[in-house]
This record gives sequence, C-alpha cells and structure tokens, in this order.
Amino acid sequence: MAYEAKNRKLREWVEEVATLCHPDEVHWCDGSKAEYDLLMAQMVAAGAAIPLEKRRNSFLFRSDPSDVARVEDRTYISTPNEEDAGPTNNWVAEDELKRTMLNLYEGCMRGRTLYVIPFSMGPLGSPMAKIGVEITDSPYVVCNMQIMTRIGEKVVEALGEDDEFVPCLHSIGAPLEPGEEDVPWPCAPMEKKYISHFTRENLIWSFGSGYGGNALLGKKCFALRIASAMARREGWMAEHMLILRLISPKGRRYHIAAAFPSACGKTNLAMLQPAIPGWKAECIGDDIAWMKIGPDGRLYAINPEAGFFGVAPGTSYQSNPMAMETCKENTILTNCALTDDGDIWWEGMGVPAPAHAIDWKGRDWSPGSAEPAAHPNARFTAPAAQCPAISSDWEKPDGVPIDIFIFGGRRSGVVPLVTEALDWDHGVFLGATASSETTAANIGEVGKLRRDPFAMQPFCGYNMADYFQHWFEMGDRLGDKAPRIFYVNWFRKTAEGEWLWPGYGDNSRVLAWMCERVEGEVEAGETPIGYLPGESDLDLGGLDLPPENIHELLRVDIEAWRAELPDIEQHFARFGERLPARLRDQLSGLRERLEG
Ligand code: GTP
Ligand code: SPV
Ligand code: MN
Repeated sequence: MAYEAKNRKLREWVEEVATLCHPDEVHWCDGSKAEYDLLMAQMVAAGAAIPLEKRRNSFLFRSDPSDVARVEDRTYISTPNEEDAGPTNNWVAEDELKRTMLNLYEGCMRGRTLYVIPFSMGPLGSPMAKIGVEITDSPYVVCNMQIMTRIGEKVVEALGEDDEFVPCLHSIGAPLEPGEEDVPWPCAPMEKKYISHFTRENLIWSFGSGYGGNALLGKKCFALRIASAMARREGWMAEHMLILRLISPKGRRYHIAAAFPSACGKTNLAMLQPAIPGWKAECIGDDIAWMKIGPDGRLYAINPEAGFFGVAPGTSYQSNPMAMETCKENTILTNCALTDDGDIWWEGMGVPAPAHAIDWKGRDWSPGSAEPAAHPNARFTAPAAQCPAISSDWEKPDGVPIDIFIFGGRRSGVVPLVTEALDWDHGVFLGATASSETTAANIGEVGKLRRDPFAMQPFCGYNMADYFQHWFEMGDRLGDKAPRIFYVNWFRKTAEGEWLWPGYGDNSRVLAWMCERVEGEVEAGETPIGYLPGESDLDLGGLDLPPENIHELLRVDIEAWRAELPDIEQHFARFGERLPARLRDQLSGLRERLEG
C-alpha cells in the first residue's frame, strides 16, 4: 500500500471486498500522473488501449459490442419498501438483491487487480463536496475516474478516522482462470449485469459492465441516484443539469442550470459560444448540479465532477468548438473510429470521412459502409480544466447563484422552441411532464417518445412523486428568490425531417430572451401552455432563418396540446395518491386553459 488510510471503516471494507472477490492484488490509487501513465502503458501492452499519434497522451478504447451504454433495465433502486422506489424505478428487496449479487461477486476478481479509488464529488474542501470510494477491477475505470473526479491520497487524507463515505463496489464480472488470456474489453453478459443502489445505506453495487455510467460510479450512481435521495432527506437538490454563466453586453451575469435527458444537448449548451454580439458564456458544468440554499436565501450550484464524459458523434468545430478543443489531448476516447494516420473520427465531426478507417468494432471501414464508423454513444473523457470556455469560478467551493432553470427534451413536433412557466408551480409541472425521444445513451429503442420528468427518469433514487413534492418544497423555501423556469425544445423538425432551428450557438438567442424576461425588459404573450416570445422578440440578427420557421417554432398548436393531455394523465396516474395535489391542480388548470 502506497499510503495508510486512517479511516477504519474504509480499511475494513476493502479487506472484506478483497476476501469476497479474490483479486490477485490490491492497489490503493494515489491519483498521480505516474499511476495513470503506468496503467495506460499496461493497457496498451495488453491490447486494450490504442495510443493516438495525433492526440498527445490520448488513447482509444473499443468496448465489447454488448457493452456500449447505460442499462436502465438492469438498474435497481433498492429501498426497504417498494413504494419508496416508486413506479419509475426497478426494485428488488435489499436482502434478495444482495444475495444475488454476493453470488456474482464471489471470486469475480480472480486473475485481476482490485483498485481502491478514493474520490471527491465537488472540490475538496467545498462545504457541498462528498467523498466516495470506488473499488473496481477495471484499470480503464481508474483512468476515467482520475479525469472525471478528484481522486487519490489527498481524498483519503481529507477523510477523517470516522468520516462517512459512499462505498461504490464495481466489478466487470470477468474473472480470469490461471493462464487464461484476457480480452480487450472484458464484461459479463446482460443477464448478469446489475447496477444497484441501496439508498438506505448510501451503498452502490455495480456488476458486469465497464461502460460509462454503469462503471464510473461517481457520476449517475452517486452524484444523481444516491445524492438525490440524500438531498431530499437533507433539503438540497441533486439534478441532471449543466451549469452555465451567461454575461450580457451590460456585464450582468446570469447563472443558468438546464436539465435535458441524456444525449439531448447539455454538454453543447454548457460550452455554448453565443452567436449574438456582446454576449459571453462560461462553462461551469455539463451534466450534474448539486444545489443548496445559501445564507442570502438564493440557490447555489456546484458541479460535482472534474471532467466531461461527452457524446462524440455530432461534435464538431462548427457545433461545439470548445468540446473539440477540450479533447485535443489527455483524453480517453471510447468507441470512436481509428484513422490510418493515428487519429480518431466520428460521424458529424465536421471533417470529411477518411477514405479508410477502423470502425469501433475493429473492422475495416470506408464511406458507404453499412454501419457507422463510430458508435452513436461513442464518448470522450476529458478534464474540465482543459475546456477553453471553463469559468474561472468553476471550482468555487460555495457554488454560483442560479437565476434560471431550463427543462427540455427532444421533440420533433408540438413543443415550441421556448416557453416560460407562469409561476413556480407551473414550472414544476413543466419539469414533471417533460418528454423526449429516447437516444443511444441507454441500451434500448432509440427515437421512442417517453416522459422523462426533470430529465431524471433514469436517475431519481427514490419515488418520483416525492421528488416532485421536493421541488415544490424547495420553491416554497426559495420564495421570491427562486430561479425563473423555462422549457425549451431545440429539436423541432419539418415534415421532411429538417431541423427548424439551427441550435448550438444560436441557442444563445433564446437564452438572451430569458435574461431579458428576468430583467423585465421584454413582454411575452400569455398562452394556455405558458408565456411565449413574440416572433420579433428574439434577436435573430445575422441568422438566415425563413420566417415560416420562426412562426412554426413559436406556434402553440392547441389541438396538438389537447392531444397531449391523456398521456400526461396516464403519466401522473402511475403515481397514484402519492402525486402531489399541486400537480393535479396544474393539470386541471392546463386542461381548462386549453378548452376555455
Ligand atoms: P449526455 O452526456 O448523454 O447527458 O448528453 P448531453 O445532454 O450532454 O448531450 P450533448 O450535448 O452531448 O448532445 C447530444 C447530441 O445532440 C449530439 O449529437 C449533439 O450534436 C446534438 N445536439 C446538441 N445540441 C443541439 C442543438 O442545439 N440542436 C441540434 N439539432 N442538435 C443538438
Ligand atoms: C448519460 O447517459 O446521461 C451520460 C452518459 O451522461 S453515462 O455516464 O453513461 O450515464
Ligand atoms: Mn453530456
């Protein structure tokens, strides 16, 4: 051991897991560059990682074709009572799930090294930071965690003798028999994958997958599922939100937190470069926000992460130059295509496809091949500090005060470009009824419309009805200091399937309108679904957008909205009596306004 952990519970837990999983070795991660370099060198030698000639200190990994995204069907929230997990979560009783998983964990690290990764979610020393310890048998996970969180000896030092931490146990579930040769991406078959959360004990057990949110347990498992349950108990918020600072031409700063489902534009909006003159934007976080009411009664947000695990396909110098700059070096790339000159490529990178490449499955690829070169959920893992748009305040221990909340999703029809909530309760209704077409970020059908309340459907660690109630209670506590709430949809399409709205940097035009609304500088039209800008209220200068597009983007189609009502009713009915009455009132209000 490179260092001695003074936390008794931690030492005992590591010993207990080692006894259960039978690794060949135990390695306590110190978080140093030397450690990262050594692990990468070992993975290169083993054929699991490919060093990229064109990107300094960057490596390509190809996952097993079955292990390419989060697995919501295999994700469990285990609470003492099933009702406390609620209708949106998979539930198995605590002892039953533990029994099943203990059988899987038995001897599962044979032939491998057990790595102990002490990590902090949030800047070390921030009053909002929390410590977790991940045990894993995947060196790929160690390297990713080193980018995505703050790890190592300094975290163990910050963890006092009796301090609490969140134990996060992870195994890829692929022990090696003596003499057995390893594969580049070991993992377990789908029916043995379990991503489990025991919220009563703040405990995470993950088995069988090495990919993203299934394996980097600080992210969705801890910072959203476990943290959302903690946040409700303790009166704060853990949300699936990017955090952005927008600076107006007058120099006024606005802090915006926006919740969109997976692969629906958080990273892109977080790194936005405003298309309108005089406005500036800085990135604070791209995926998760932890928020707490400060001494002045306002809501303060920190980004608990230290890196970006961003969707690669579609990222280009035109759409997101800041992300392209961020992943130029010191980056891990997963399931991208490899070019002949030692770089990576993906669909929508904004450069011509190479004449020849090796696709994410390791096969020869050329333009016109039947399958895409990169997997649609291919990702880059890069340090946040490398983002040229990162705010100098991104690690501010107390966070930044939020002025605006945005909800949204991917809807090709019906939902306008932007709507402002009538008040807080209506804003909670907009969040609770958010809907989106599914994406490749989860294994399952893509393009299927579903309700994804607050973009938290896969990430809420308790009964979603209680989560809605928590939002109402936070609003009551915040009173007139509560952020204003908006709903956006960047993804409207024409009947021919063309985007109606250019998106990306041009989304700043919508954000600017929100800021003007906050200042009371611009009128809005009241409609049954909320306040909307008039067609001339958005700054569209320099944008070559056909007037019929903006007309369609800001049109409230009463018939189409009436047709949404039965689906919202069904969605709410799932929660039975537990649904807050204030949401029921909102639904009646909407129905009356639409029918009135
Ligand atoms: P996760 O990391 O899975 O949580 O996704 P995310 O919410 O961070 O989504 P991201 O910003 O990575 O965008 C996902 C996909 O949507 C990419 O292919 C983007 O190119 C595309 N996208 C993002 N913003 C826009 C937009 O404003 N308009 C359009 N048309 N596409 C967008
Ligand atoms: C998401 O799916 O929302 C992601 C990717 O950010 S993962 O980390 O795999 O959850
Ligand atoms: Mn993202």
